[in-house]
Amino acid sequence: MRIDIITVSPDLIKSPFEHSIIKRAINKSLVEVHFHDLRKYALNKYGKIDDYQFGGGAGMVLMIEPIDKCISQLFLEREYDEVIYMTPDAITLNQKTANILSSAKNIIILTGHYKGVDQRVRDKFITKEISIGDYVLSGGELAAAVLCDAVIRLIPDVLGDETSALTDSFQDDLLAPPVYTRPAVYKGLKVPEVLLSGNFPKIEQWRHDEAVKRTQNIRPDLLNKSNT
Ligand code: 6GU
Repeated sequence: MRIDIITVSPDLIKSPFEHSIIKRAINKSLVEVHFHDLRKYALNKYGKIDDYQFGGGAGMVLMIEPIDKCISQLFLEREYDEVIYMTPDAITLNQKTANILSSAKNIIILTGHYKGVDQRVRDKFITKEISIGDYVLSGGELAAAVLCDAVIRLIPDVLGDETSALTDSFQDDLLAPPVYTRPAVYKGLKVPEVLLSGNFPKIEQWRHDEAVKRTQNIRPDLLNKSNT
């Protein structure tokens, strides 16, 4: 998979790709991530990429021309499955969307800034708009990093233990059950007996029941979607 990220602040977004699972996926060539600094496509030598909005109002809007230049160049080089715009006024990211995107070959992610982008960018280029939740961030960079992390870990072979993504929270619309590690007793705090029993069908049943309980308590809205 190849991901092209178009952004005003490449430095803000690079760090999550330099650690842990995502870094390993890049090193194993399971994913390629390219950052494009929108200022390199600016209209003038001062790096102008935004302007006041027509009709008045606070906040600067990213102009269409630098974005058009950048995306058109990428379109000349290869075909893209999706051109995604990160924005709070969009559908919220969930595990299903991450799963679908993880099988894409090439995607572009455009991150907004300031007041957003000229609507004509969205009309002409964008095939999918994604928010990461009902709150506002200063820019789309962190949201793009969140999206990439959620997607990249689902690419086959990225996670060492194949079952580990399958047992994540949300993979089956249930929150993950509690987990424990050594010691079995710490200052009188005990690990549930069943986990030490070696009875794996019983352990699986316990985990499922705990997942349902946890979901009922914290996210009952998820339950009518899952087959419990
Ligand atoms: Cl994608 N962008 C911004 N600026 N804020 C957000 C968001 C995106 N998702 C949630 N809040």
